[in-house]
Amino acid sequence: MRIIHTADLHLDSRLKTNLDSIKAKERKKELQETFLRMVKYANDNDVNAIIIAGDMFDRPKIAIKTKEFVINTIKEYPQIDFIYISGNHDENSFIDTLIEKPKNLITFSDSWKTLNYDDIDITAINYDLKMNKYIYDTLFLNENKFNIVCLHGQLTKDEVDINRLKGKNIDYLALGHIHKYQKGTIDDRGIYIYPGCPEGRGFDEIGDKGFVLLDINNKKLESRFIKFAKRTIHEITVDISGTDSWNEIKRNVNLKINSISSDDMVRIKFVGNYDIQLIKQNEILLDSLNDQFYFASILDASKIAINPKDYENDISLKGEFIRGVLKSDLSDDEKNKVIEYGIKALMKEEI
Ligand SMILES: [Mn+2]
Repeated sequence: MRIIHTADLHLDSRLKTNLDSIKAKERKKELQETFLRMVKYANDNDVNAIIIAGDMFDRPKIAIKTKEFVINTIKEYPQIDFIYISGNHDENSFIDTLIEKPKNLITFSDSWKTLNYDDIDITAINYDLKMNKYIYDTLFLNENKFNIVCLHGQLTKDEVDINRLKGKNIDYLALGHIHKYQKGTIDDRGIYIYPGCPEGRGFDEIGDKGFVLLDINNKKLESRFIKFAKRTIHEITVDISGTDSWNEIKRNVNLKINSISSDDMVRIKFVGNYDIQLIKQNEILLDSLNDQFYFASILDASKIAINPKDYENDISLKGEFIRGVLKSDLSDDEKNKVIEYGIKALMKEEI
């Protein structure tokens, strides 16, 4: 049996935290396209079932168009079972009220339900805030089967308590909730995997995104992460310590980004303590990055390197200004900003 394990598609996500409204709309569509592409991949690669381990949708209230898109896609591939539990973001109850619920779309409730596929059992339950109170005492699996269990939540005592799942005859725990691929062991018998989200939505979802492909033959499991996202989100850290040359910094940035696809999203994160003489041109750099990539951003976490001793006897206006700021009650971050803008102003640079 061949299974795709996915989760956290967050269809209908607003995506406006990072993107402008045009791109947010585009990305919203791309999340759906990636779902469709994954289903086509399943069809082309003899996948029998797709496990969606929660948060298929970003919120309980889903646009009618999105519902229709998902239901029609599922109907188009009747030979693939869609095994869908709800997560903390979505509710799958709307499916039960459909006039024509696709037979190959299987939903769950707040008590365990098991599906049988020859020597493989898939047992699942919806996400529930109070689930830790009862899910462990009510889970009974046939030890002679290959047991897949599907749950949504983080690996904590309050949500998915891995210690209480030990010795339950689980072979594969199909999890959802964490947006980054993660794999670990439950006990001598079983493993767990979070597939991560199939598409990154913002700069907190960087790196390779995709799904997990499972091949189970004679109760032997092979699992593979399949990179599948249309766009990868990158965060590139550039240390700008010890230079007063913006050209040198630009060269360093270019070296680090030249192998990144123009379809991707890139954030440059500046760190380090930079020379007081350095004149940054973040805005100009950002414009050129936005020409180069689908979307770009700059996160400037760098600080001016200032040694107060250098200004102790500096009688210039700059010296007096810096001494004044350093003596003030401002926080270090605020001092840094004030000095940066002040020095720029004194150098007659644009702020
Ligand atoms: Mn979640």
